[in-house]
Amino acid sequence: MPMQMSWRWYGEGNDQITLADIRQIPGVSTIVWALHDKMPGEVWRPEEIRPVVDKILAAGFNAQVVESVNVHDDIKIGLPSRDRYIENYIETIRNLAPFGVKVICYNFMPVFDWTRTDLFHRLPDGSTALYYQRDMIQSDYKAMADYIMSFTEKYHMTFPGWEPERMARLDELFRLYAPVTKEKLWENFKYFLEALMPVCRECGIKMAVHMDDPPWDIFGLPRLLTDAAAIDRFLGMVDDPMNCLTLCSGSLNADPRNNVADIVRAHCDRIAFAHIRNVKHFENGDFSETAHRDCCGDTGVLEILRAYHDGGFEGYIRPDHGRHLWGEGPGTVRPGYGLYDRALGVQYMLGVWDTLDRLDAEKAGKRS
Ligand code: CS2
Ligand code: MN
Repeated sequence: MPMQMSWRWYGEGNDQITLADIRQIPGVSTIVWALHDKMPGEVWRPEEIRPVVDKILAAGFNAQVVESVNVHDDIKIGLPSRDRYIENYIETIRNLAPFGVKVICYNFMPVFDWTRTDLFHRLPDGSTALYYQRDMIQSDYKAMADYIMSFTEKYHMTFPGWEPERMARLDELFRLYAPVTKEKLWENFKYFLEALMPVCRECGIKMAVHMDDPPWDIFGLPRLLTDAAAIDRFLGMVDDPMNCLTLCSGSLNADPRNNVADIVRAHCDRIAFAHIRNVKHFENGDFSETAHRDCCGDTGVLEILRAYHDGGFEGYIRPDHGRHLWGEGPGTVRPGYGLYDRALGVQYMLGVWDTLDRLDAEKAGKRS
């Protein structure tokens, strides 16, 4: 199977972009989807899955990647109730399999999913992008959550991983996570994956964990998937071909010490899903998201694409966050998930990929 270009779509009525719009971007074969009104821990029922998948197929795409089936906090904390939620997760995997789903992207971050301090930071070219101001993320988790949630209220849009029901229980969640050290979190992670693997093998579905974003502890909460050593540990801990990565270049490279291309070269066969996001670093530790083009940021997008190509990558790839362009702004766009910059990102990646294909074909031609 060749690499498959994909696009994250939030679903009808929940995304300003339509499947018909996506159809006009050359080269996209896979829609990355989810049931966005499901709470972590709930079973996804076939009758809820079917209409979404039917729409995706009718528009000419496959629906092979789900992002995300979120993991209930009790599993991460390791509460006795975790077994019930793991059972539910397994039932969801079984329910997704008959619809052709091959990869489930998820994350194992305590309390918060991706974290930013500005969702519409102005860039020199006049566009806006997500931004992380390091000194703003210290002890006041409520202020940060209030900022993100203000978008939910103002624009009637919820963000995956930022469910208002969970955010309303923040103090309680922080209390529950207090005894969960990094080692404990690793243990709970292993317990979860070991329970899932037999079902994944049976269903032909890969679990592909997303990198922690940003890749360091925040508000005293431990984060695991932060660098090459952690990725080695993760893959060795449950050494199963169904236990895979969603290698998010921008999440990892928010820490400039992370060389994403090296990680691709080491683990290409265990990367089920590639997120390409570019970031630019500032001396004080802040970072800004940027366009996908290599020279627009510090992530090394070209080298990363070359590493995937050299590794014979056969998984799914997608542009991750893009900038907001040409009238996209608060209220008209999901932060990071506009139409234009991601479409430019797709074309940039395919341009590089096609060129690498051509160079390989020429090399092979000379040899024969
Ligand atoms: C995504 C993540 O928008 C994003 O930043 O890359 O939110 C991702 O979907 C989750 O962490 C996966 O569970
Ligand atoms: Mn990502």
